[in-house]
Amino acid sequence: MDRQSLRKLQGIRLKKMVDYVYHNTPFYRKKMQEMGITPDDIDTIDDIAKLPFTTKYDLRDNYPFGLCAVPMSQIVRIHASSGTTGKPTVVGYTRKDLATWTESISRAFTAFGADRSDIFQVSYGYGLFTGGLGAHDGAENIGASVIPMSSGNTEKQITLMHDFGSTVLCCTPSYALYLADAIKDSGLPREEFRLKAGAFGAEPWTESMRREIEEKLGIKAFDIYGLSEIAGPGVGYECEHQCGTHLSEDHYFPEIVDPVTLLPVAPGEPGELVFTHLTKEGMPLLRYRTRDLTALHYDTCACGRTLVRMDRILGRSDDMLIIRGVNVFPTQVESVILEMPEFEPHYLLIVGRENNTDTMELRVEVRPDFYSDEINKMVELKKKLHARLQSVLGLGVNVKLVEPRSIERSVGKAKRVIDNRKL
Ligand code: DLL
Repeated sequence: MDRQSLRKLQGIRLKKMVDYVYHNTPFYRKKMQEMGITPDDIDTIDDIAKLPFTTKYDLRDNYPFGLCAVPMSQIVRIHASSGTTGKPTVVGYTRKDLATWTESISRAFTAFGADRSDIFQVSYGYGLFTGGLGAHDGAENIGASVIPMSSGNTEKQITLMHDFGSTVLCCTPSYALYLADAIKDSGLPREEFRLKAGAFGAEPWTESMRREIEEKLGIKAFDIYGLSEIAGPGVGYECEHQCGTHLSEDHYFPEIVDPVTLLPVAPGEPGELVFTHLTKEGMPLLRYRTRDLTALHYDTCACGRTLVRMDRILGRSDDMLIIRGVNVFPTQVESVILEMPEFEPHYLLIVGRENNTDTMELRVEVRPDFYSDEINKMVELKKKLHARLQSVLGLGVNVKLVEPRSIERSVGKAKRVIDNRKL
């Protein structure tokens, strides 16, 4: 579709969407009333600038289902991602939403050259995370055979990849590198594997990681982008030219704004990516601030797709970390420390990468009345904190208990995170 027709379609869908949320999501009606706007103020896609922004805090404040525009009887799937503190960010999908999302992922897999003759090994986690079930539905929809592996259990991953002849691997890029090394160590000859392509995303990665994955696995590695609040994987994907990530902007309308002034930036300029749902029923969001920093390019791609192309994610405008594909906010760690009387609110998170796997160490000060020379007591305390972090973050953290007053105090903004990964 040429850009003019696409913008017209986006305008028609936006008008319908604004009318829909005004009448079905009290949160948006209130926001629009406060701003003095009604659905009648929206005619073309340019009118999007009149609409309010939505943030992760709005989702938290309306936890769990306050932003749903339909009764629960119409919600057929619930996913969730990390919130900024203890509670997750929740998303509800209707049957139609699942179909739209599945279509978006199918577009991605088709762009990667996959079809019904392929065998997909889905090694993203299945569960509240959108990676596993999303990739699963997208692959099944194009008629491919799906191996629903989920993440972990590397030895079995390799055995089945070898024995079943998987041709497309779906996982995080860091796990792909880890798998590549494990395949080498397994002693199984590479020519006995049939893998030809990979759908890698859920975390930032670089061109040099792409080259390493392609070389080690002998495949073509594609980027797939998405976020739970908007749909999951498949919001964007690369084509065979790999000159940016095409966004499915007929369903998810993208804007780039300055993260401080919130004003739109010129096309091609970097800023924060913002999405508006154009077709969602269950939990449509207006101008959702993703916090991902990138730029958009509107010239037509050599592949012929007219969908806008997004640069790689350059970073975030908040402090969210992605550790082994799991989103972690330092504030989540802080809330665990604050709820346990044994610890001072002084901590440091040190993130690194060993053998292509992210590592996270937490150094936290023990309060003087709990600090002890007895090793057993300290080991018990460490285990308790480790277990609590595991349950809140869904991630193992290497906990190091340190003496009171041993973490450097800062005079200004405390530095809580040291990220030594070179991304
Ligand atoms: O990570 C959805 C997904 C699953 C995408 C599988 C691709 C593959 P969330 O857990 O909500 O959803 O995390 C969304 O992850 O805002 C980005 O910061 C980051 N992210 C996702 N894909 C990419 C990518 C899934 N290809 C957050 N490159 C997003 C860089 C990515 N960052």
